[in-house]
Amino acid sequence: MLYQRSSALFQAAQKVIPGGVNSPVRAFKAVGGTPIFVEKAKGAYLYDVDGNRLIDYISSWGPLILGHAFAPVLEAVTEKAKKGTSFGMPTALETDIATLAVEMVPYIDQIRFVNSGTEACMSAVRLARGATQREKIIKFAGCYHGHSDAFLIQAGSGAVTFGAPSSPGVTQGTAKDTLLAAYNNLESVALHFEQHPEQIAAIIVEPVAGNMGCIVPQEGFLEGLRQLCDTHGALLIFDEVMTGFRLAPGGAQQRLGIQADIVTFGKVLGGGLPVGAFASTHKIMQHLAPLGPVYQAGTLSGNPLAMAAGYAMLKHLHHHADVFDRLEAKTAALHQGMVAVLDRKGTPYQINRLGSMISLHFTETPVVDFATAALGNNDFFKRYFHGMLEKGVYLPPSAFESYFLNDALSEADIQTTVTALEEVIASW
Ligand code: HOZ
Repeated sequence: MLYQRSSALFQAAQKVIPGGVNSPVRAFKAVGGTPIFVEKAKGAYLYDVDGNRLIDYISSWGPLILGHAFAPVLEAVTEKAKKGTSFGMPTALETDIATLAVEMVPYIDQIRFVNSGTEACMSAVRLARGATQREKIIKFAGCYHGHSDAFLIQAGSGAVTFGAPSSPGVTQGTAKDTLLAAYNNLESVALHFEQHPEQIAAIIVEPVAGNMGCIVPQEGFLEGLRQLCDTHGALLIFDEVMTGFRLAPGGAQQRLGIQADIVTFGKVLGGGLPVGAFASTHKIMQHLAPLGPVYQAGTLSGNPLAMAAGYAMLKHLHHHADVFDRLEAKTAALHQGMVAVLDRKGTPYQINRLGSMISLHFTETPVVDFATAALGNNDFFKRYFHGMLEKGVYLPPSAFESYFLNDALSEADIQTTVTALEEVIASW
């Protein structure tokens, strides 16, 4: 494939945008080469500026569960835009989407909309601190909760891809209140509660991790976190930016049967437009301004265009539960196809999957946390990524990311992907 126009655009972008991208995970630094510049997308496919068609396995990092340019979402946004794009005042639509979200997601009474997953997680932690009157939080190495200071301590996703899991610019004062634990390791969490009695406000966790590849919680892990929080008076925050409305209509809480105290959501609530949200019970949300003293705000929060897109998408998911079964089946088919190819080749690998989140690590050690994810062979990953791209399959450009399948993918697309893997691996 040719990427001449992408290359030229990347050159131009680098002059005026740091690294040529507005989010580091787009920069291809982990895999080398030139980032692909997108012209347009429809259904399961991306069309780049050089005229290449790519089968898309990132779905805008998760939210496009129904595929790109889903017609009801486009119509809703177009109609809404004719009536104005931003007011900084309440609209009825915010209550409509909040009502539907509260109906779909278990254990929540109220939801506050923000503009991104970063904002959602940052606000959820502030709320937890305000509600418990405690300062420390526990996060897991390799989990990524956006780029606010408290979370850039051993973070996953782009932070680890670019070698700065603990970013300069985060003060020691902030870092000292973020305690690190290992994913799937309850002892590492229990130890913090022992060492910091009555100081821990919350545990924040991706219930299915998606920022060190996909890592599935082992049996008893999330239950154990719930129990530790109850025993020690801390709140459990599920970061459902990736899992929300994807693993089930009610997200990971519903799929895995665990109740969190606060849940956060991201772009999925905007049908791909910039939205985030955090949600909880009346009891906890009453601490939030204007009801209570915990402050959180935003002119663009609940933006009409984003709410229209999100509402159209949520309504569809709410009324078409078959989407979730289809996504599961498609991802299982991909999983089986990959296993068959990789087993034949004998390359050491691990595939982790839950629902429509899946990833491949080139290591013989089971990948259960950040330390084991980091054992993956990145040279193999680079060859795999570029080989697949050459065959028209767009995967996340780092092993520290999950794939997100969408409902527009056809059986033929999955078969094309498996065949591409077969050809790529055969050439090694
Ligand atoms: N959490 C997403 C990737 N793991 C965010 C994408 C981005 O940082 O641009």
